[in-house]
Amino acid sequence: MVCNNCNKEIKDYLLLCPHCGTANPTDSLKNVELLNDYANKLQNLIKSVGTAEHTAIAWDLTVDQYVKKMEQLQVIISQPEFSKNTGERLMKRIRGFVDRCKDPIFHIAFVGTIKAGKSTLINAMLGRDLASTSVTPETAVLTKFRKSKSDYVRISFYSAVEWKQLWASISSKADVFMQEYKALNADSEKDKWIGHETITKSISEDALENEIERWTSSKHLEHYFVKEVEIGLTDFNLPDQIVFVDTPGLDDAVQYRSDVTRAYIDRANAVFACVNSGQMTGPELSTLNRIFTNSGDKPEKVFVLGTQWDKMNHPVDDWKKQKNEWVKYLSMANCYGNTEIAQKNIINVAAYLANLCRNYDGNKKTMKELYAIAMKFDEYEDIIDIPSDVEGHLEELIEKSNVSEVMRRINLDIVPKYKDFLMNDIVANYTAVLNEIKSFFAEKREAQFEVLRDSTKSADEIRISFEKAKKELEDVSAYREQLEIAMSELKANTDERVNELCKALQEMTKTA
Ligand SMILES: Nc1nc2c(ncn2[C@@H]2O[C@H](COP(=O)(O)OP(=O)(O)OP(=O)(O)O)[C@@H](O)[C@H]2O)c(=O)[nH]1
Ligand SMILES: [Mg+2]
Repeated sequence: MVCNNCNKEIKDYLLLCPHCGTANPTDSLKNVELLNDYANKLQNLIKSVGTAEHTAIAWDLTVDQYVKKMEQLQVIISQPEFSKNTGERLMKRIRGFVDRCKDPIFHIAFVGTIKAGKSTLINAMLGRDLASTSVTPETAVLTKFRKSKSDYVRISFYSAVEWKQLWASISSKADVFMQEYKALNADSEKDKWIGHETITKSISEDALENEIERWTSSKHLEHYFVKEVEIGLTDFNLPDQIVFVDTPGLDDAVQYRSDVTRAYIDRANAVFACVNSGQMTGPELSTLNRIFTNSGDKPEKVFVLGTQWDKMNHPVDDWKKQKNEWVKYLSMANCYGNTEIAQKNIINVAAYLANLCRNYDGNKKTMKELYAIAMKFDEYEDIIDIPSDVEGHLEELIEKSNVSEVMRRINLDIVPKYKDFLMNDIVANYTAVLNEIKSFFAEKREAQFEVLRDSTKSADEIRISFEKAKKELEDVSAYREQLEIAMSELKANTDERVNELCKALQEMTKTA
């Protein structure tokens, strides 16, 4: 069939042209007024889609087209018919996709269970103690480190809407969260920070550590209201578009903090999963599975770090055994898929050792600590006799910590390919969101068809019962007709009989 207005080919069963929105009623259609009403709505929608606001993406034309398509789909999904329930979730996914394309940043995320040593490792790689660390759950906010012309800290806060959603999801069930929230008297500052505009502060080198701690540490009440902290550093030695992301630990007693990381993991472009070198537990394996699933056909972007390596009793031998086990699990098809990459990407690291050496100031306690670690390695047995001997071996111990191997892998395996990886991830994200939208509309259409089917079904039922009633009426009429015939026959017979009797009586009286 061809549309009356635009002459484009349309499916026979369509009453509204999907190209121009004109109504093409069939002869059988009775309610043309209602159809025209829908036609008007559709034409307005087509116009709005055509003039949808477009976030121009200058860095890549293909990505610009992806964003355009998503923003057009957003107009459709924001219609009242769709915006409720699932529609709202899809809108969020689309906004996430557009943001990702606007600011094409390559995220190298450090994730893992609480206290795995994520922040300590980031500090070792930065060569400064900036990310706050502690023996208790510490990192509470996504914290990004990136290259900049001057040092700064940028703090973005939850909007009122985001906070409302967050609060609804945590306040009723999170006992520990509520205890901490009350203990810090956080509610007293809620109104000050929720919806606060992003703060960007230039900061001197000395003040940086405290400033970061103020906004990211679970010890400070402000962290509840902070969505993200970004730190610009002049001495961050990676390309401008690469950021390190420190994350709250998984399996925190305060579920809300772990949820921040869970919601974020899929956004990461490369992941360094930090697992205590002494053991890999079930929950860690399942987190790794999710990370690998998300890495698609590029498992080489996932690194599994055996952290706190210096804590093992016999670091060299114990790690060898432990690594063999990990390689066995992670060579499976759903992880690295082969032993070679697994061997390469599973790396032991002792970041604390590197930081201890970097900050060495002749303090006796530090000396003893370093001595204890050095004594775990055979090669130092005959060289380091007393704690003060460590002083001559600080550079070697830094090298021993293996932090430089992690850095080397970033420089060799990520930096040269990060633009390709980034593009790959954007395409994968686009396809995933598009598929979600397709199944959303398929579900909606199916639901509409079901309504139609139901209404047809009841019309059929009405028709059947009408036919039945009609037949019953016909049967009753036929019966009545028969009855009438019988009655009239009876009446005729009776009349005849009465006549006969009368005649007989008359005859009798005559003869009497
Ligand atoms: N001996 C040793 N201790 C370490 C190492 N890495 C971290 N630690 C210690 O482990 C504790 C936790 O370290 P963090 O870096 O705060 O751990 P995290 O994973 O960032 O913790 P959350 O942010 O709370 O999830 C601290 O006391 C660190 O000093 C390491 O390589 N060796
Ligand atoms: Mg941390």
